[in-house]
Amino acid sequence: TRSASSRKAPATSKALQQKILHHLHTTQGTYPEKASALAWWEATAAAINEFVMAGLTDTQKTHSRYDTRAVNYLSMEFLMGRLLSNNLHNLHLFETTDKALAALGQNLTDILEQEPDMALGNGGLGRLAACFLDSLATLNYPAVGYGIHYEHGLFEQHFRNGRQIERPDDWREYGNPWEVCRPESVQQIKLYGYVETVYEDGRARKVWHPGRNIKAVPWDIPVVGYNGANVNILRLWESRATDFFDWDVFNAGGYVDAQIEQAEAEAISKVLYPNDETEAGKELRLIQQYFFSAASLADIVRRYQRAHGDDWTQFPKLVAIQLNDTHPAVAIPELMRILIDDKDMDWNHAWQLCHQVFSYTNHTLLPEALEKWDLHLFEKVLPRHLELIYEINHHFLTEEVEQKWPGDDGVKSRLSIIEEGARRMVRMGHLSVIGSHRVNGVAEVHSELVKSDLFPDFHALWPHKLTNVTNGITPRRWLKACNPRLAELIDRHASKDWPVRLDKLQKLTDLADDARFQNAFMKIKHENKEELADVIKALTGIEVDPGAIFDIQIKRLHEYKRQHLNLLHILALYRRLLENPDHDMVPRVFIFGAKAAPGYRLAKDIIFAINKVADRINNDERVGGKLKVVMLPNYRVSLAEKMIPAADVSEQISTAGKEASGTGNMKLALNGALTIGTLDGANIEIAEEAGEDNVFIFGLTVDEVKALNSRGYNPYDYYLNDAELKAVVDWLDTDYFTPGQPGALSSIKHSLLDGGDPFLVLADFRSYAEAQLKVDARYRDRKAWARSAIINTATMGKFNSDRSIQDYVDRIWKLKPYPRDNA
Ligand code: 26R
Repeated sequence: TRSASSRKAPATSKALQQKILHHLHTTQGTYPEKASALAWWEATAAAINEFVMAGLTDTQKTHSRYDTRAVNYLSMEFLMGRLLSNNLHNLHLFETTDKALAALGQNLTDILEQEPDMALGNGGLGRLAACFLDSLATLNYPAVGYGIHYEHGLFEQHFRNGRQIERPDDWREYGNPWEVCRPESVQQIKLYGYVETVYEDGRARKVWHPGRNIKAVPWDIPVVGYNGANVNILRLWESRATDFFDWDVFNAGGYVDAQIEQAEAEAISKVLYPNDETEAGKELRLIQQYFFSAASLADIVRRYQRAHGDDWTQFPKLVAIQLNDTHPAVAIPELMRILIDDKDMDWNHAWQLCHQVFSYTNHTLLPEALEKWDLHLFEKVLPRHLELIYEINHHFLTEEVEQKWPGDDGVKSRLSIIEEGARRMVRMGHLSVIGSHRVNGVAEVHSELVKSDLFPDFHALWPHKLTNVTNGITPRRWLKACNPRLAELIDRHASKDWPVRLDKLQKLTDLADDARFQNAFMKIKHENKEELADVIKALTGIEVDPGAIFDIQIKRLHEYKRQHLNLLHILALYRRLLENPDHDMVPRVFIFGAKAAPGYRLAKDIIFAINKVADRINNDERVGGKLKVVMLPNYRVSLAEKMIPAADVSEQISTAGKEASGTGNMKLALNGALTIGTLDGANIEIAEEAGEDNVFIFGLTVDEVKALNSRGYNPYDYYLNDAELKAVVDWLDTDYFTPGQPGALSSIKHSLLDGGDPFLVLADFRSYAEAQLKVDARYRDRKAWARSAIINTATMGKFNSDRSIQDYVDRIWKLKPYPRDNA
């Protein structure tokens, strides 16, 4: 294998200049004196795309020459962010392009800002999928990402009078230079209709007569591996009306009818559901799930048959399909339908193939995020699939469950794919577990809870099926590209191949006590904070001091993530400062980034509360600049890339047992932030790696949460026994932060008291406030802080997504790497 340092830029800056100019002229139809920044970005992307496309075709040729086993990663979300900077880094063309553009009188940093984020996801699950694609390409594993080509990604967030306003995201308004349409691979997707039983040669056959036919058009986005490794594809399906029957309706004079049909078809890939952790429960969402799962499976089967025709023996040897949560679970009955109805295979053979190819990742334990579909809705949209699910269920219950627990109806009803009750429901998690050969959680503690709490009966039935693969993040985007100063320092002091061998950061632990290295490390942190201070000023008008502690909480807004715990502590600090203007604390800037699901009232109220508290504190002379609060609008991947390198403190404060893993926690620690967090998700593993001395752990553990809940939790026990806590909670009920509007923030107080405080905010408050005092004390000792920060960076090697992917490969996918020929 080739070492990172031996890789050279594949072009000189002179050659690149020529290419950029060429594209400015011939693809943009403009010239340097006139070209807009957007045109320069398009021309630069087009120039770089020449290298990307060369890598793509070589990779495709290699895969077909060796008939490679590949993983097909099915995900409703891919949060890719911007691609130009990443592609430049992965191709080792960043410096060259910087020089080429400088020679043309342009600034690369400004040009990179022109690119809209590909925000085709909500949060953790979607960004994880994007990191995994980067690692799969880097490690030369054959892989295809399959998803939806949403016209509108996650909404743009604005604040009006402190309240979240949503605006549609239009990432493709002016086209997208990276994507390639593949009309030769269009698929027809069927929906609705009814199933007929036909008797042939004494055999009953099922024939689905669909009521609708929709076209799935694939768009390919190249995924460039680091070091000029493979270029894989992310294939995103766009829905269109099928030409043929529209045309007849149109010609028959049904102009409006034809257009309605078109609008209905196009609606499928129109918008990403902006819901995180809450059930969308919409017919359209079920159709989205089936649409992209069916199109992807048809594509997988077509690729397979191109090489193997009707010989199915190789199918499980060449095909692995990963379900990113249950959203694509309908792919399981869809594969059964293809094999049985279209390919005439018998049940047992089809089930054997099916079961060998699928595996499923669980990303959440929250009951409201576990997908269930109303049986009648399912039957209306996918009548044949419901029959197949019944049959899968019947085989499972009468063969496997009956054998293990003869005559036990209780266990049968718990394990049945169909939930009985007033409304019968199809449980997608059950379907996914039954149809997969491996099921994994995303951090050690989460995977244990999947076994013990979510799927205990399945675990008893199949003790080897449930497993763990701890999440990871790509160090290319989340250190090399976003934090160039720190990357360069590491190049000089550890080894240059850290972007692919992240455990080599360990070498930095030797320097953790070295005063010169500490100074260099902290100087970079300070420079990054100055840059973020400029961003804050530009976006909000708020001035912050880069000498203060930058304390950052970035993630979707949700009660279980407890941004309101952070807020209550901010109020406590504010109160201490008002009571005693000389109150001794290191100046701190609390910085938030968070979108709330548009229908999630309390989450939006928390955003409003943060903004109102920020207004009041930031304009209060009495705090003497010791406290600032900033909520940056429109948190997204490209904003995260600016915030993470500037963080001193990383807030990871979910109720223990609720955050499956977290991945922002890894990004922040890798960039030298100290975590203040609960023993939840991957925080536990971060603390193990960095050592308990270098993180600030507080709060109830998973077991203590369970014990408290079963004793019966009463938030008043904490509220009435902690004067400071009571004072800050009551403060929310006044009009102090919303002059003239008393009660504007009281929904938060209400949820914490009468609402029963389901996420134990009050129970953890005091322990959190004490941990924050330790943060303050550590920061006063500059050397001790620098040491902890360096150790955090040095010990995050485990959280490289390359390691996660290697775990999947070894334990689930069993792939072999195929470096492309001609590389
Ligand atoms: C059902 C539907 C409305 C829905 C529910 C939940 C849609 C999307 C989600 C998002 C969830 C599954 C998610 O993003 N989970 C996050 O996955 C990350 C990657 O594994 C974890 O790090 C993070 O802890 C978890 O919340």
